[in-house]
Amino acid sequence: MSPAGAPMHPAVPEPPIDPEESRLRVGPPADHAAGLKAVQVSLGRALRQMGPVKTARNLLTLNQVDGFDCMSCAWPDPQGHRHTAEFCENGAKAVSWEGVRDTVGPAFFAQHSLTDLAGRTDHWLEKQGRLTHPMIRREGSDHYEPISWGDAFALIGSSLKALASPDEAIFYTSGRASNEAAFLYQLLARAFGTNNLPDCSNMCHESTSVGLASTIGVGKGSVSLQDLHEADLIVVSGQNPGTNHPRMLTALEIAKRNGARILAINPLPEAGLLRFDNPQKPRGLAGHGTGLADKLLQIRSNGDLALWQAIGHLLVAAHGSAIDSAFVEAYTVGFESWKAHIRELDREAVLAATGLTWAEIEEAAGMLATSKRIVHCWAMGITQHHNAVATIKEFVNVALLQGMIGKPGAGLCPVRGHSNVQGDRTMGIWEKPPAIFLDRLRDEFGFEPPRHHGHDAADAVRALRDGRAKVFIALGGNFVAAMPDTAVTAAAMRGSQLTVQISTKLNRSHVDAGRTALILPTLGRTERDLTGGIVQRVTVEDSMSAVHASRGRSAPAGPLLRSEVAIVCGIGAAALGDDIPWPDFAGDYDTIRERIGRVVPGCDGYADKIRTAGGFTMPHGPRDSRTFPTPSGRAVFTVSPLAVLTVPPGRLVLQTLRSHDQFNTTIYGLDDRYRGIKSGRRVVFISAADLAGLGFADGDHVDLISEWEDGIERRADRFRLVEYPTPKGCVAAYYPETNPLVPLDSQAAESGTPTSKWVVVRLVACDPRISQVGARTADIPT
Ligand SMILES: Nc1nc2c(c(=O)[nH]1)N[C@H]1C(S)=C(S)[C@@H](COP(=O)(O)OP(=O)(O)OC[C@H]3O[C@@H](n4cnc5c(=O)[nH]c(N)nc54)[C@H](O)[C@@H]3O)O[C@H]1N2
Ligand SMILES: Nc1nc2c(c(=O)[nH]1)N[C@H]1C(S)=C(S)[C@@H](COP(=O)(O)OP(=O)(O)OC[C@H]3O[C@@H](n4cnc5c(=O)[nH]c(N)nc54)[C@H](O)[C@@H]3O)O[C@H]1N2
Ligand SMILES: [Mo]
Repeated sequence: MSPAGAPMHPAVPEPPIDPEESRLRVGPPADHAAGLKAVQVSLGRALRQMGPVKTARNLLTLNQVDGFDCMSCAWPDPQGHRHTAEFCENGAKAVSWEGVRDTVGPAFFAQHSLTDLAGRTDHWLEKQGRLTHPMIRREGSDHYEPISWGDAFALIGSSLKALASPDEAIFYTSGRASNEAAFLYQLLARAFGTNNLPDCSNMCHESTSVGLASTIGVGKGSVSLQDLHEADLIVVSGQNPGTNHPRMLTALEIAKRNGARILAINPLPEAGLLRFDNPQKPRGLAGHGTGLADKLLQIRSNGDLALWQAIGHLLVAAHGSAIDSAFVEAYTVGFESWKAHIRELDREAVLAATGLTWAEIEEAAGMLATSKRIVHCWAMGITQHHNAVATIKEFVNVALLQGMIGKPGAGLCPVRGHSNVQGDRTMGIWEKPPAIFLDRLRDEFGFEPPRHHGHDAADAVRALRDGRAKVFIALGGNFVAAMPDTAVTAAAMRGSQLTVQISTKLNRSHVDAGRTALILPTLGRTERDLTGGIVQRVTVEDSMSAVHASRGRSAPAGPLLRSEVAIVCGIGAAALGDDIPWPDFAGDYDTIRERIGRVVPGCDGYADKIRTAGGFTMPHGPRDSRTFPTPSGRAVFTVSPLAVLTVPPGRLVLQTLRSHDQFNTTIYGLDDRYRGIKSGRRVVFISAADLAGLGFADGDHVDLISEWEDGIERRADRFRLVEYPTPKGCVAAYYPETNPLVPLDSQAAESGTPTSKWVVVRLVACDPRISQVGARTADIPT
């Protein structure tokens, strides 16, 4: 119990605050994205981290037809013509981060104990360089020491075999794993006997997958890049493309040039939504760029369900040309009950939830009513909320009402995060696999896969915490830092019998690790893969279901590194023996692709299809032929009650988001150029009205305390308040520093996604201690 009597979380050492934070400076936010500055930043970093030869080799093959797929996001590559520099500033940062010359090997671990590493920041840990040797922390030891690959595999094999039930093992995947590695990894888990295959999707677009699967029958988006180019209205909800999907700005620019309008819906006026200077064009390097959003609705956090119900209401009331009655009639069910529901709109509730005026909502509805080809895009600002699935279903309702699925220039466009997160799911990384997938797996490999559902990411933490799971294996990622309730997640990991991290860089999950812990170093996307003595390539699927090959060219960071495929095969052989031909798979990835072709729906002839330059696009019934694989064979209108979330007086809603200088838990640097932040991440963006209302001023320091129904005191200390144009009552701060505030049990209905964009907090004044930052200065170049 805390001194105040509130129950507390287990004590786990917290990472320290970066000393650089004492130099934090705050300037005005930027009003446009990219331009010359972006080119300078990316090239400067690439040269510093990789040197000139590797920079040229890596950046010139990035996203080229015979090159490697950028690992920074899942945005698709253009078909046909590609620029020589077909990448963005943040893609170049990701490549440089992987290509660094610094390495972390046995000498490093001899020098740095785990106690020492626990006292380092996340930024410091990853910055040390690439992992080069398999390492083990033996039970009771404070150091990692080298281990041979053979001994590491044998240890994993014997630990798995010794479990009382296969469900005591958890197989986590981050969305960077290739299709080949992912396919083998789910095969390993299921042949072992469990569907415990949580992945980063559970924290990301799970709400999308659930919302779309239950309405249009497919959990994936229904557009191609061409559709964006041809749209006459693009709605961008809950997304910050200037930072997280910068190449999307090129698509928005093309669409604008073709006459499209853009409606952005976001609590924050993100620079990338406002104006774009395309660095690939001379005009972009020097000129004023393209204005993007025609209308920005600065909505309150979580107001989107109400907004879309109001838009649906207005479109229905307008009758006439806004509605595609023929589509509704031919392809949908449930229209009448939805219409009856939407007619009875509680206007006061809508205004309270959205914080918008009725005139603004009418204007937005008018943009939809007067458009013929509409694409709806969304990301984490939508999916990481309690009512995320309902909101996505409401996007679908409006899209169905207007017949915007399965025609050129229109559709649903969830913008995925990790570069292969969609492919991993296609390959069977899913704790709730469909029966058809398991049947085909059984027929191909001759074993009966488990049918009961496995743990998603949050359940995996609970199972480890409660001792129902004992072994945790991660194919990439940084589970401890990415998951909510850091203290609970870290303690759960520290309590497990064995953790295995297949990783490229050192991170918190190697520090808050199991009693016995393995680090298995792997090749990254940029690196040459000569597994089995031949040049291997892998395949990935982007956010628009396009599948293609990826091949790295750079020399691996060290001679001992193995590919993810080889590592999964090594574990498979040790744990399961040779009923499955693991050595053949590792010897030639084409043999894996042949199996994928026979097992994975939509992948017939996979091995051949990916040989064609540019690859192929996965079939998608609604997009291709307005065929909806739902029980009724039609797309489904759904009714969601409108419940407006409120917070107690004096409390604020915190959204946790990304800076321009990070990739998820990987912190490249402490700046956020577009939001005017330099040399610091412990900031809370807050409105002038809330500052005044709560008696604070810009520059004050506060501790954040989150409030949740379990009464536990969750806190994150010492943040500088930054006055910012965010709606009253809604504040924002960076992830993962604020993950300790997100309760593990605060999850979206139906999808279980942690509500990283809805955390109720109160602010408590604190002594700045590490920082003496004064008032906002205007002299910081952005
Ligand atoms: N450079 C870089 N690229 C990345 C990543 C990265 O960390 N760095 N991460 C990758 C991954 S895994 C993902 S999932 C994506 C993430 O891409 P984004 O979803 O763009 O990421 P976030 O930073 O979480 O931004 C969420 C946005 O939603 C807005 N928002 C928050 N709450 C609400 C709300 O209630 N309603 C509305 N309408 N908007 C809201 C926020 O203001 C913010 O603009 O990016 C991928 N690409
Ligand atoms: N509060 C809050 N929490 C969030 C979010 C949020 O918006 N707010 N967003 C959530 C989202 S959308 C996501 S997707 C998750 C991300 O969760 P994860 O995917 O688990 O985390 P990452 O930070 O992307 O993982 C980084 C690590 O991956 C490893 N890595 C990098 N490249 C490779 C590779 O090629 N192979 C292998 N094997 N390993 C590699 C490196 O060791 C690196 O340290 O976080 C979620 N957590
Ligand atoms: Mo994500």
